[in-house]
Amino acid sequence: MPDTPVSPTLLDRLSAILGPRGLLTDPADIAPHLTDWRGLYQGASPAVARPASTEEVAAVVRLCAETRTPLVPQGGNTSMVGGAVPDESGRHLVLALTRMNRIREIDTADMTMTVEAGLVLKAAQDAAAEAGCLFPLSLGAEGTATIGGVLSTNAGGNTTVRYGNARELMLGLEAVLPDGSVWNGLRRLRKDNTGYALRHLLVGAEGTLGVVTAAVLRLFPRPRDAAVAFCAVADEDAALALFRRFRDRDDSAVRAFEYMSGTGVDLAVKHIEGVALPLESRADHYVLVDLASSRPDAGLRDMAEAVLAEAMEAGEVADAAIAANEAQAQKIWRIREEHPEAQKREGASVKNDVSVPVSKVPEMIRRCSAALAALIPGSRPVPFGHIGDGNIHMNLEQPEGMDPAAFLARSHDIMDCVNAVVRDLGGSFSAEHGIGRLKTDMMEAWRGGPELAAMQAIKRALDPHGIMNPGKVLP
Ligand code: 2HG
Ligand code: ZN
Repeated sequence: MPDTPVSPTLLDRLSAILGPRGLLTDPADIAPHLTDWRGLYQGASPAVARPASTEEVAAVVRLCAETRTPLVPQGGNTSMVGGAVPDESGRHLVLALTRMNRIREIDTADMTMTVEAGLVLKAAQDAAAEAGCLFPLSLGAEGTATIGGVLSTNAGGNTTVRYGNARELMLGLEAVLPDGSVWNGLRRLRKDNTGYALRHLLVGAEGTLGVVTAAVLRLFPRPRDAAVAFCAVADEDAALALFRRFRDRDDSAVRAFEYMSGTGVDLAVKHIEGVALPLESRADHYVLVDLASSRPDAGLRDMAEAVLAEAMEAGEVADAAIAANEAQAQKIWRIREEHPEAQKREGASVKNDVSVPVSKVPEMIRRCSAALAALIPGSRPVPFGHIGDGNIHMNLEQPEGMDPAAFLARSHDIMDCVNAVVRDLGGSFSAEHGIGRLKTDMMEAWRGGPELAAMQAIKRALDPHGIMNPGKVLP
């Protein structure tokens, strides 16, 4: 691993490439780039490079390759696993992509948009909507997360059940490889079997194999009918039974299907202004159903009512509220989307971003909740998330009154406790947030053997000097 300090000469050369707006060296300007959203890591760096074009990215990477300077690509810095912040050594240069935020092209015939890596996800959604289309990737951090970041982490979010993860929404990529060469793979082809799919190697690589600078994204017809419902369900099995009912009725209409525990909803109501329970009484389990169709006459509200009535009859659903308009739909979504913030405000919490086969979710939630309660008496499991695709955030909130630092000192025990159940059920310890820095030490146990060896060989081949986001993903 390179350990060359970032020298004043290097900063002069960067400044010559990037100009005054393109290089931050004032500690106050750099500070927000050094720590992650969760506050798990406090990194150090003498500078943040802010290139405005692919050519500038390439020039920076070439310089870093020449001087063996480690680089940490960063988009909106919303990583949940410390994937986008430098380490404490002060030897890593942050490469912030946020000035590269242009929409290069929208093609409504091919249903594609070509955008730069620093474009904020929400801005991509808005641009697609203005063109009369939909870019469906949707997640809590969409107002800050960037296209480069969501592709580099293969983000999932709320609509995976219908549209897939970021990988499935990408047709082509442009990237700067670790030697500083520019690879233009901005092809908009649905069929392109031409050897190894380099684009798919870079997606999910978390910046360890190169810097994504632009992408061709898939667009979809915009929804013309929609319905959102908030339901109190009997238990985790009932949540899944309701999912099957909706899917059986109209698979293509289920845009999102999210699970929330009573504890999680209580915390959102307690901490977030404007969040209220849309039902008369509290429950231990809830789901949010979001239906959408490009057919204006899809009759989704009627469909939701019919399916919910059947589910009530079957004892799966105790109560439900269907949004009467867009404002109510947004209020329902806020209950779900404010879960991370509410958990943060309640105190220390440990996140477990895990997935299991969809059919195993109820068992996973129950077994993990019991094991966690036994591990730390008084701690509060807050499982929530994307039950329709099998990805649950099996989070644990500290016991009331416990010292937060003492609770966080148990983080690895907590993660091990959840992971043991997840492994037993054939799941993954890293569903949608990635490995970053937080989970590198789990890679050997979960992916060791030929899989990890192949990953390490790929890393060595593409990045022989180990300058791209060192200390992330691979142990
Ligand atoms: C979400 O689904 C995000 O809201 C964050 O993936 C999950 O805070 C979390 O654990
Ligand atoms: Zn999530």
